[in-house]
Amino acid sequence: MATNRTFTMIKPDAFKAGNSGAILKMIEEAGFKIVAMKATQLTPALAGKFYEVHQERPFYKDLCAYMSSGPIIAAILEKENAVEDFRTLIGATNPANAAEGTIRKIFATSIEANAVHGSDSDENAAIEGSFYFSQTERVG
Ligand code: IDP
Ligand code: MG
Repeated sequence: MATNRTFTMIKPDAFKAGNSGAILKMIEEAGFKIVAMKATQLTPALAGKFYEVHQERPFYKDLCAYMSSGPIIAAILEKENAVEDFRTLIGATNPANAAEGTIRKIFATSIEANAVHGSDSDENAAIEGSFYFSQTERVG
């Protein structure tokens, strides 16, 4: 995957609240192009695998339960400087600390149910995109 890509999930809280369309609109208006997208639901085991870097953290078990609790939207996004610009667009992990106008400030309900995921590096963007999408399920 090119390094001008990042990976996102619209998490169960935002999907359930009917905020997927509004979030995707913000993402497109910020200049990101959707190069792969699907609605799906993780099993607890798959959520555990996706977040395995956090397995020693106290919130890991709750996070896996929450992330498998309902449908999500997974997407690969393309833009110059995608990883960093997307982290700016979504805001801080804890919505209480997120800047005004960011996706998490607007849509997140807690530090756990924080509306969206965004990759933290080019390397993880590629790993996470491949976790969800095969070569034929994405543009390029
Ligand atoms: P990030 O999503 O902003 O990169 P990470 O530290 O990678 O934040 O954490 C992954 C996810 O785990 C967060 O998006 C959030 O859903 C959840 N999480 C992070 N810290 C906490 C916490 O202190 N309590 C509960 N859940 C948390
Ligand atoms: Mg992270």
